[in-house]
Amino acid sequence: KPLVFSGVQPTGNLHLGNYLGAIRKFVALQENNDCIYCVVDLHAITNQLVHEDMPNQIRSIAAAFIASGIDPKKHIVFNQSAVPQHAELAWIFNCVARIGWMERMTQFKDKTGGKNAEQASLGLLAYPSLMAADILVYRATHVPVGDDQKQHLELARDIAMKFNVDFEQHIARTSYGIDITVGEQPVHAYFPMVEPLIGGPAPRVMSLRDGTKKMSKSDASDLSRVNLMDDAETISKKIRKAKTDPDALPSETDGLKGRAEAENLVGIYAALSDKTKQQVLDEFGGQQFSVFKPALVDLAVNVLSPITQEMRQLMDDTSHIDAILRDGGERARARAEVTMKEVREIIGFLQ
Ligand code: AQP
Repeated sequence: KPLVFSGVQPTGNLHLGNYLGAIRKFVALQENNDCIYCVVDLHAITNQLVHEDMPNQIRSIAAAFIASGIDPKKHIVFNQSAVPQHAELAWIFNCVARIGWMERMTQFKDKTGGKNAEQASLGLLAYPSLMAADILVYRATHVPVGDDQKQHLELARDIAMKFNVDFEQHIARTSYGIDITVGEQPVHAYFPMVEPLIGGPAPRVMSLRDGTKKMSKSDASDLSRVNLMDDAETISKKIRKAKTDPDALPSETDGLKGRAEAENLVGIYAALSDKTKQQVLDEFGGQQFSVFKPALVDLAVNVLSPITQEMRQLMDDTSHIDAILRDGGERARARAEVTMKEVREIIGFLQ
């Protein structure tokens, strides 16, 4: 079975973008894959070191996974810091990757405002190196993420490739190599090439206040996003107030071009109902937003409220979540250590 890995940072309230771009896909992938889903707490300290209530932030992401339908017995749910092999491989990748690769990342530029980069933490710069380690410490091949993470996954491929090439002779002396193809070329490698899983009708959910900005935890306006923990009334208020244009919805997807806010809301509806944008327009084409928005509110509340309720229950008595994370951490550690033993041997570290 293909091995799927992905992670979510415990850095605040999850929103519809995190749910549609990532968590909903995690749930769907369980059927035919072996899945490892991680609360990436080491990533959470790259931008802001001190967090008010880190333990509950971590638990609430795990609770969102479980409440959305992830099965922690068949798959693995854990928090990153419980598996020190992530940080160990990240260090090795820091020595494989080049500073220029990191400085080119748009997320790094965005988070440092393009200027004050010298004042950013070294961890923020090295973020993609840790992300590559998260995935490759399990030699995972498929990574469901939102569109904003595409560039980081390309970098993960570059890091894997450089490791494979730099240690080619060493890998050949072990029995751990795998045969992969890069482009058309057959290569004897250690790390596989990761495939991003980004598709679907809402790969980048946009702000409800500005169709050119992605929906984000750090947007100052809470009206810009639907949070997973919002109640029905709040969801309704936010969607009704969402920015739109005055025209009716088109009947073909081509008609959404140049209408970022309309395209966003139609994409959200499609993703929440497992339809394509065209199917949504077959139903709502020619209708005004005064008709479409209430339908979107009903759909969003129907999908999200059972998740919200279960998350609340799981957070009332955290012993269940803690047990899931402990068990997942143990299983993840055992798997990650297999890779690290081999990596240490390939590099030539005595162990
Ligand atoms: N707007 C989005 N649309 C689609 N997918 C999204 N993701 C995040 N925002 C959107 C996806 O959610 C997963 C977890 O993301 P993360 O934990 O890395 O959080 P983030 O990207 O830092 O989330 P924010 O809200 O965007 O935080 P800030 O404001 O700090 O930048 C990832 O798969 C991501 O692609």
